[in-house]
Order: sequence, then C-alpha cells, then structure tokens
Amino acid sequence: MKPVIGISGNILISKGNTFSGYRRSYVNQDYVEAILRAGGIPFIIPFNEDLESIREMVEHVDGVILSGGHDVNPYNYGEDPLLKIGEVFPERDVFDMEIYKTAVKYNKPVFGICRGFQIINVVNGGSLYQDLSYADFVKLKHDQQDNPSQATHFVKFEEETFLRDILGEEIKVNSFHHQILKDVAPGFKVVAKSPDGVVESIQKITEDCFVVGVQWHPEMLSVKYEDSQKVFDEFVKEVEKRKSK
Ligand SMILES: [Mn+2]
Repeated sequence: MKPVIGISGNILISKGNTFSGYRRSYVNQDYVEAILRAGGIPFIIPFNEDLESIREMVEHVDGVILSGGHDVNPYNYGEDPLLKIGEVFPERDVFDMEIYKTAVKYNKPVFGICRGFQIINVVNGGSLYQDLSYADFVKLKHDQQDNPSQATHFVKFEEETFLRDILGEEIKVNSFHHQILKDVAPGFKVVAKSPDGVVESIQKITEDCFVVGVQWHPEMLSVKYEDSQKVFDEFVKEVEKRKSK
C-alpha cells in the first residue's frame, strides 16, 4: 500500500450563474499531482466543523499537508485584527488546527504550505505580523504578481534541516503572502529565511514528530522545477518510514 496523504480542504464559493453562491469543497489540483508524482495517494480532507469526524479522517491517512488559504484569525495569537488584515475563515482555523493536533498525536508527518505553515506556527504558540508593512525590516516583494510557477526571491537554508538536505544552501522560491511569522513557536527551528530576514520555513523533527512548514508554494513550482518536486518525494518517503514503525 502506498502512503496516503491527506490534504486539508477549503471552500470555494461558486460564481457561476446556475449555482451562484454555492459552497464547494476543494483543493488546488497541483497538490494532488505533486503527491501522485511522489508515489503517494492524495486524499482531500473536506472542510467541516465536526471535530470528531475531523479526527477520524486524519486517523485514516498516513501524513497530512496543510494547504494554503485565508489569513489566520489573529485572535488565535492574542491580537485584535489590524487595518491591513486580509480575509479570515475562523472555522477553517479550527479545522486545520484539529487536523494538525491529531496528526502530531499519532506521529503522522505534517507538511504545512503558506497558510498551513502559519497555522503550524500559531497552533504551537507562535505569532504573525498581520501584514508585511507592520514589519519594518521587510524589503522584498513577497506578494508577487507573476505566474505561480515563477520563482521570484531567494531563501537560504540552515544546516542540518530537512529542506537543506534536499534543496542545498539556497534556492529561489515563489512568494504569495502578505503576512509573515513574528515570534517563532517554541520548540521549532528556523529552516530558511529570505534575504530581508523573513522566516520562510520552520521544522520540528524528532523520533516522535515530523513537522515542516514553508511560506512559499512548492506544489506550484513542482510543475517546472525538479527540486521542488523532490520536496514532495522526500516528504512521502518520510511518511512511508514512519508508517511502518
Ligand atoms: Mn516570501
């Protein structure tokens, strides 16, 4: 049996004429394809508000990807919403955090992408800048207008990290975020930073825990860049390894 990777789902509000306003369960297709290429079996974990069902869904998969989406509700890290906060989806925060907690409880590897990366930081006691402009050290464009598979800014990796072993010292990544990490969650190691000092990746890896998060979108890059696909290949291998333990 190939390892099954759950991908946290989102809600898409239909804009068509027939079912305008209809709520549809979805994930972006590039997550699905990156996992398939990596030899995993992708499974969408549909957004819902039934905590018991969420926990059971996670018990049925071997590892999870927390996907991108809305801003994390700042009340989750003890702040009121500031002027430049984007759209939040508090019910999905609860959903993603429940997925995270369940996966970690059973030592199922977690890979967080963009919002998923921020969720990992916040659920473990870290915080965010609600907008880039609130951090005076930010100099680069982190909300690129280019094609999603276009890498735009560099990130540099710390030694002895999961991603450094795959990607080397430095790579160029895409960047579609207007929020950034402020306080890194206790117990987590900073894996990568952009040249202006934004934390772009964190990890916590022990015998009983495998959690990695990235601020960029490797699934969008994986179409074009082999090294980004390798991140999914290695993640699926890790899931396989921990599954058989
Ligand atoms: Mn960035």
